[in-house]
Amino acid sequence: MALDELGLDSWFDNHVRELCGPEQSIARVVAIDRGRYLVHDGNNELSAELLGKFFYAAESAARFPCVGDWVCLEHHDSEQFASIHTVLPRKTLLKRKTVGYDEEFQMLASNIDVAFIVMSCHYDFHVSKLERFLVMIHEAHIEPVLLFTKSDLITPEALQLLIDDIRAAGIDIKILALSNITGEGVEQVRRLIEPRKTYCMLGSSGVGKSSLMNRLIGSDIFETQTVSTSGQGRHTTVRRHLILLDHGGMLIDMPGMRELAVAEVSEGIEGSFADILELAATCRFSDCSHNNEPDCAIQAALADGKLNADHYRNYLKIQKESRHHKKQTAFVAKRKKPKNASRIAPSKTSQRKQKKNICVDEHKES
Ligand SMILES: Nc1nc2c(ncn2[C@@H]2O[C@H](COP(=O)(O)OP(=O)(O)OP(=O)(O)O)[C@@H](O)[C@H]2O)c(=O)[nH]1
Ligand SMILES: [Mg+2]
Ligand SMILES: [Zn+2]
Repeated sequence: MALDELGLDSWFDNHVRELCGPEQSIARVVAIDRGRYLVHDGNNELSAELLGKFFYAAESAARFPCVGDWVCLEHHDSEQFASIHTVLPRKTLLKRKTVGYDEEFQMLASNIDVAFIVMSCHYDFHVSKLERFLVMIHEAHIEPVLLFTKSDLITPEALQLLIDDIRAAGIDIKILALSNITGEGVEQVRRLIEPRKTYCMLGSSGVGKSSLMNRLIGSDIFETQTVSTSGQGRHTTVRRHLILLDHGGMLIDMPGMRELAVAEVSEGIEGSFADILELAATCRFSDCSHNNEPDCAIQAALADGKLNADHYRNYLKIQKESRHHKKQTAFVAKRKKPKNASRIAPSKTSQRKQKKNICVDEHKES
């Protein structure tokens, strides 16, 4: 199989020429397991480790490889083992704020073309939750598609009401409903998936991401929750895994996420709340706080129902979080190690700690 079937295109080719040596080969990271990287080189999956240099001067989590990355490999005597020498620049990077680590974010997956937001239409659906996913996806310049699972558990009328709510919030993304139990709608999802493109499954635990992966592959490769509960998840999937579909196209299964705290997002907000930003631009005062200034377009739109109150409330909340994250990041950056610290070799324990936090912190997506 040629590497272009895994998504390598001329954009990456240029970087390969620049960054990879003649003795090195190119591969894509398909999974990360306890600090070991499973990569696909177009023919085989092989195990690779990081060269020590990654642990020096690793100022940011983003320097480490994540699932979906293209890397240059150095081969050892055995064909089965290799070291990751370089991570190629990313076209897109899906990330979120790390719980408990204010200064850092967690990389979810890279070089994604389309993100499937998977939500159950039967349980716990909120437009505000969808909006959080959208902010994150827009920030990464990825195309979002909403997949409503468990359509077998509600009536078409009830499903339509949910879709009406979404449209009322000004969200015009593609929406598909499906059932992993009856198979209804799965074919439509399959038809969306184009060869050479990479898709990922984002959503809470228990919504049916792995079940859908299995449906699309046509076999039960991924572990799913054995008993269907009310829809609340128990985190069956613990790490991300990229797989190739028979007809081309790649899919990444991901662990469920309970809460989605946003990191600093600006373009994500612009993408998801464009209607609010447009309105705000027409307030009388350019620094209008939209509280009680005269001729406030936001207050006027809220009063006459043109602007959905929940949609606006969620915008304020996400904006506040983003600002908070920005402040905190600046604060932590100031406190950080002395200038030449990056040249000091980290101790074994701090290496382990870094590895733990950045590469394999797959279990707790909450
Ligand atoms: N009724 C119904 N049940 C479903 C559907 N899809 C999945 N389920 C059930 O929901 C439960 C959770 O499905 P999973 O595929 O494991 O969910 P997941 O999103 O991968 O969960 P995590 O790996 O924990 O993030 C399982 O018991 C499935 O059988 C569906 O379309 N309809
Ligand atoms: Mg799963
Ligand atoms: Zn205003």
